[in-house]
Amino acid sequence: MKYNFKNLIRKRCTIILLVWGITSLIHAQNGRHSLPLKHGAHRIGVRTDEQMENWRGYGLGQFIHWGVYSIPGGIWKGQEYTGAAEWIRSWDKMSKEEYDQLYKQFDPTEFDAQAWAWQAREMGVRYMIFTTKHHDGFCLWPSRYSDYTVAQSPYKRDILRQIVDAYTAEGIDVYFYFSIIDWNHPGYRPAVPETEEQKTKYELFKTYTRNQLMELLNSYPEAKGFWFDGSWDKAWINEAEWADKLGKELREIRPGLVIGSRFRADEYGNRRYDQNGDMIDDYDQAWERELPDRLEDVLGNDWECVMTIPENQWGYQANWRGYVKTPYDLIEMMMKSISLNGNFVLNFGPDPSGKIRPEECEIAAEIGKWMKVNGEAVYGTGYSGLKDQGWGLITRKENYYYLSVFNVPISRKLHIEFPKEAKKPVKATFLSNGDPLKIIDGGQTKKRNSLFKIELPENRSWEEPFVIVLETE
Ligand code: FHN
Repeated sequence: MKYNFKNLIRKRCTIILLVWGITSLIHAQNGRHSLPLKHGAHRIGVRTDEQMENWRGYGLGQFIHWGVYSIPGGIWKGQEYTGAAEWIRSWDKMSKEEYDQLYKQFDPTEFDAQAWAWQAREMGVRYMIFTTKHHDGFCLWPSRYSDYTVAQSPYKRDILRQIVDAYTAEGIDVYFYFSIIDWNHPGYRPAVPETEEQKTKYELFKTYTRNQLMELLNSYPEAKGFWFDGSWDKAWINEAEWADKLGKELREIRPGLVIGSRFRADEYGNRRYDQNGDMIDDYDQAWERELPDRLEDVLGNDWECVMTIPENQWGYQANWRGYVKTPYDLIEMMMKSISLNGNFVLNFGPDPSGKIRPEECEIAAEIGKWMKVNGEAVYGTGYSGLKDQGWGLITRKENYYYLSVFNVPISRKLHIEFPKEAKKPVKATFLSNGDPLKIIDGGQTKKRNSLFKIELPENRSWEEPFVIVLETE
């Protein structure tokens, strides 16, 4: 047979051109390359519904890590575990069997959900995330699918119900932390199951996970969303299709449910961001004990930062080591988060009796004191569009700019640069008492942006961060 090479080449070229044409068309329409994915992100861009709008406006949240790990508090038989206290079960100096018996001592007689909720409200938090079940598998609600719950402990009562009731009564939205990792379930495994027996057991684990999630949504209809964790195992990543279906079921039960980006992977095994680079689910959970630097780092997504007060300790650790953040450190981190359109969530690790430790109570009180005066700079505000300055951080709502000052310059003058197209400031006042401040016109930059200086009064000591409100035309 004789090949007509010219024809063959012509045909090939036509096909290549066609494929290129179609791809370019898709690209031109979306402004991005897009691979068809079955289990990637199901939405491009942020959610615009009411629940998500609420989420966006929270500003400050509270995280609570509580469970049987609070009993050892990072110390076992006189030896100190240097990892995060809630991980002590994974320490080779503590036997798993002993850890798994600790629930028999879980009796937090001092636990008072109303006191926690009241403290959180006074601190200014608008939402809270509670560990319903951490990696150890111990459930703080009486799950009918497990014998490893608070119902089997000497305490017996449903802790989650008390949390949901107390916080909801204080006007604080409740979200459920839920760990996919469950060290207590016999079917749980990190590696992809290979043998038939492993597969059967893993199926039981999946069903168990699904049942518990359904149970949580049905038993606590007040919950606004899930904060998933421990979803990094290969076995779970491999379940993209199943997890995606489960996510859809959860959303059907509770329209408006908010789910963070750590729940599931796509079919290529990508977590948080799918193969096309789109964020999976509703907000980015990447910012754990870390803050973005610039707005570009958050890629236009909703996001929150979860932060510990000491170094990496979430559950109760009896001896805090290393640097412990001050209330002003934390307020600065919160303002940084909000100035980049994120929320800031501060973690608390109550002790085994159910008390929040004095150091955390003090911090909560200090932040609360600041929030009472300056909360307007936090709630419902976001990125200002103005250039960062060394003296602090700027948030904005409509035509109000909030200048949170953490570092007063020696000159007592706060420099601000407004883009040429932005409306110019006409009034500056202290948020605390409404006292006016002088705005000095500082001319223009080479790019014709407008420079202003706010002059701070003389003979004053600045003992804590404060906020100045700049009103524009
Ligand atoms: O392993 C957990 C850890 O114990 C803690 O719960 C934090 C909270 O963000 N999440 C996991 C690590 O990413």
